[in-house]
Amino acid sequence: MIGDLDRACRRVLLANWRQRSTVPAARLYPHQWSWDSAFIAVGLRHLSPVRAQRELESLFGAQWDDGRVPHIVFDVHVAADAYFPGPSFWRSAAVPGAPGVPTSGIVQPPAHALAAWLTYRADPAAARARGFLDRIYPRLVAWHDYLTTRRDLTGSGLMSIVHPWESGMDNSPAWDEPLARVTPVPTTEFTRRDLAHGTSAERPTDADYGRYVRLARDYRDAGYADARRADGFAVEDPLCNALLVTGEHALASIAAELGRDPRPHLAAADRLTDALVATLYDPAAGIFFPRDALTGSLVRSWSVGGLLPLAVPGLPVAAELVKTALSDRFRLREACPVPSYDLTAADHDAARYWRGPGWVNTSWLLWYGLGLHGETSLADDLRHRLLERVRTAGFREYLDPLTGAGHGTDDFSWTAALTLDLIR
Ligand code: 9WN
Repeated sequence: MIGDLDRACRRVLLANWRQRSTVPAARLYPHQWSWDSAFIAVGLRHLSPVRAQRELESLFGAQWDDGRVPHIVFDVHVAADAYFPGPSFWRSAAVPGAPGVPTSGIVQPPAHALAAWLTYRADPAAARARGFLDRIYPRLVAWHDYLTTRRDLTGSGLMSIVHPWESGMDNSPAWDEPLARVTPVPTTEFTRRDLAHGTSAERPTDADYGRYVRLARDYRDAGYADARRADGFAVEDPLCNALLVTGEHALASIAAELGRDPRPHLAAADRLTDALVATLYDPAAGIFFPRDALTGSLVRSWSVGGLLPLAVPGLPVAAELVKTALSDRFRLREACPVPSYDLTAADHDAARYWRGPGWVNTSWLLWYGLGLHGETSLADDLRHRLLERVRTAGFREYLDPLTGAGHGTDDFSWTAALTLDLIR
């Protein structure tokens, strides 16, 4: 049975491969996405370590001169109106320092250094022969530098996201409050393409999209300059910052492998961990909350992102996070994949995108963190239940965490990639 699942994962990854990288899903997302590529590489390394390296190299080939890695790298062979917002919206070609290939101008969570390190470890000899680490390391360093300098909008040492799409968890209830001050553009000003491939009850609303478009347009019109804007959105997100720390640990391992000094990365990881715990952890709640960078207040919304600092090596509050994951809000022992949002909240919606359903990538990160902190039995149990869920539902984008019913698109690449990794 595991053999069948393994073959099915490979089939999805092969079908979604496009010469240099993998699309998240053939119809709904027909370009390359940033954090998708990181998760895809983690699975692809079991199928073809070289292809996994190329997945990351193609993404970093579209890195901007300022170090940012765009959240979408557009495939110029795909119809211009296949996805909204496309290249004509982002207009990256007009920005000095943007690459030759069209991209968006916002970012996504920095899962890439971890992915690069895991990819390297899958076949060090092949990676060495291609000079993979030599080429990717300076690019990863520039990426982290961008996030820790230009995106430190409050001086706390943490990075801010400036658009909900940057969180990767687009319509999470955690963004409702900071988004409320953004005036949406009228729906007559844009045409959604996602609804041609997805059910509207499972996707963000038009009101959400009106705000997404407003924020992206304002950022673009400001030349993608990073600054706090009173009418904008700026949030210190626990997931992004946790991935930065995990990434610094991975960069330390990569540096050591290249014969360089790992200590600056370990020092950066320590600094970031301290800032993460001091700024975003709520000891009474036992979870990390996002912080609105414009008001300085925590957004007390219980999202899976608040548990994911568990993926940080040596996190001092790991035991408290495990306790919260086991509580009624997330029901780690039964709910699977791990719900994206508090099961006990009145506005939990088990079918709508990031407002309740479970996703395989966040569950994989929690599984990774449980293993890191010695919770091997909880990690094994989660792993088995995830494999069972995917075997039953197929490679859906997200699932009802209590019934296991599949939602969103099918043949979703990171579901297949991370399942392949969990089988190993
Ligand atoms: C906007 C590609 C991406 C994921 C995100 C997920 C969704 C895009 C969208 O799809 O976002 O970037 O159009 O809804 O929320 O996590 O990277 O799979």
